[in-house]
Amino acid sequence: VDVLLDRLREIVGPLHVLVDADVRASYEVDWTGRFAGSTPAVVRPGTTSELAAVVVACAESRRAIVPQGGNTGLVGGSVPLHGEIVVSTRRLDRLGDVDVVAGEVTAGAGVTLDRLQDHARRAGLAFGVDLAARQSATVGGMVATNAGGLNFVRHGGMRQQLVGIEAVMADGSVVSRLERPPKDNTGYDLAQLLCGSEGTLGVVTAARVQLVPSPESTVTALAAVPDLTAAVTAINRLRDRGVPVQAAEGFFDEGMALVCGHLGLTRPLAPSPAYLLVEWEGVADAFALTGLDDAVLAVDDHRRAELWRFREAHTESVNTLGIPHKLDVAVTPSKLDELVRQVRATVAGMAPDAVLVLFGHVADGNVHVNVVGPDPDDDRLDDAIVAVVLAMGGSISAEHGIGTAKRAWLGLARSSAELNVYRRVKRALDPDGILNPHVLL
Ligand code: FAD
Ligand code: 2HG
Ligand code: ZN
Repeated sequence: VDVLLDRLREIVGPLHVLVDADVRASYEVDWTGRFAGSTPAVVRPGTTSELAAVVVACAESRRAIVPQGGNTGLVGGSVPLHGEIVVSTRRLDRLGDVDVVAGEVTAGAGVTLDRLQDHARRAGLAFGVDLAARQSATVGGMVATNAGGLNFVRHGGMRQQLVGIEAVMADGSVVSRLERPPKDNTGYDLAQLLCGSEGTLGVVTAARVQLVPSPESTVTALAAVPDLTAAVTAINRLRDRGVPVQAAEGFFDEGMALVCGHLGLTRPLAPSPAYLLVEWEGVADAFALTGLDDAVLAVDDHRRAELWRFREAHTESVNTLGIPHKLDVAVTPSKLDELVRQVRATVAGMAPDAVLVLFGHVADGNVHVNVVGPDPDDDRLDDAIVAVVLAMGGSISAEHGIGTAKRAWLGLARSSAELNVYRRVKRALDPDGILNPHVLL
């Protein structure tokens, strides 16, 4: 490995090959603390051609790599669990000028989501994907995971924003097709192939993304609801009347209590079984359409952010309880309450002392299941919840990806014909298994 490290130092400069244990540490463990490994080195290339040379050097030494952006992924796909070299994209952080006519911009893989959002805002536009990890999550990581997030109901996920991509393939070649006309059916769409591939098919170095109009006025409402069906009904009433709903998030009283306790916040509403945080473009009066009565509304950015804290702080608050089991599942929205009922019953039966925190993107039928209590490596409860979801025709990974955490269940959710195609794609693009070989497949 010393020969390889010398070669990497030649490519990126000695300052950008991190070998000290305490410097490497934060790159070796995931955001939840559940997945930890070790790496001989973290390499931080500053350009696409440096990154390509790093991939070639690792391939020649038969050393696998793990691409890493903000390391906020929640499925154990961004950390070196098998001694891989970590290739950090954070220095690839160039932002191009916004093309206001096309409504597009090119961002380096290492650009954080909040920087991209600010950049779009300064051009009078907005970026269509938002998530609570915005200060750390990177464009490359978000493309690689096809991140969904809080505004999926209005704008879709990363796949829908992606115009073009630049990436380093496993053989060190660089594919680059960033700008393109609105219509272009010239061959396979490599940007879409790499989107959601979790670092297994190529390393994204830049992406060109579409921007969306900035909402003229946004209203955020946090409302008490008896269950998620009531939340879905309220959202549909707004949408049926043409109100552009931008976010529709659901959570329960255990989450509200946990977040208030962790952040020292006062409850904004009297305790209720469930809550709906709904946001739309337009005027506050539209709330009457929902038919809900107990709610707090906010229109200015500061007050809106305060309401969002009750929802967004769920992930960090769960982490304070211990290492969580995390599932990220989805069913058709009319089945959400049935899913919640069955998940609660499963946890009560198998781990009665566990803390269960459910929340998610209700309009998308997407529920985040967090369970703290059972040993982090004991997946029996997770297996049972996955079985519940599959029996309901749902998705076992709605937005976080498969990583290493969900790999065991991929075969339950995809046919052997599909898995064969996945394997053939992987083998064709990365025959020596250099790129994230322990992720996804
Ligand atoms: P990393 O964690 O560094 O990597 C994630 C995966 O992508 C790994 O497999 C890695 O190998 C690969 N990868 C990273 N960069 C590249 C690259 N340049 N080229 C190729 N592969 C690469 N996710 C959602 O979908 N919706 C949410 O609402 C959401 N909210 C979150 C809130 C919190 C508080 C946290 C901690 C996480 C949340 N996430 C959410 C998960 C996470 O933020 C996303 O998966 C995000 O897209 C990861 O970006 P990252 O730069 O941190 O990627
Ligand atoms: C969110 O929606 C994220 O906040 C994180 O996808 C989900 O922590 C989780 O389980
Ligand atoms: Zn989410």
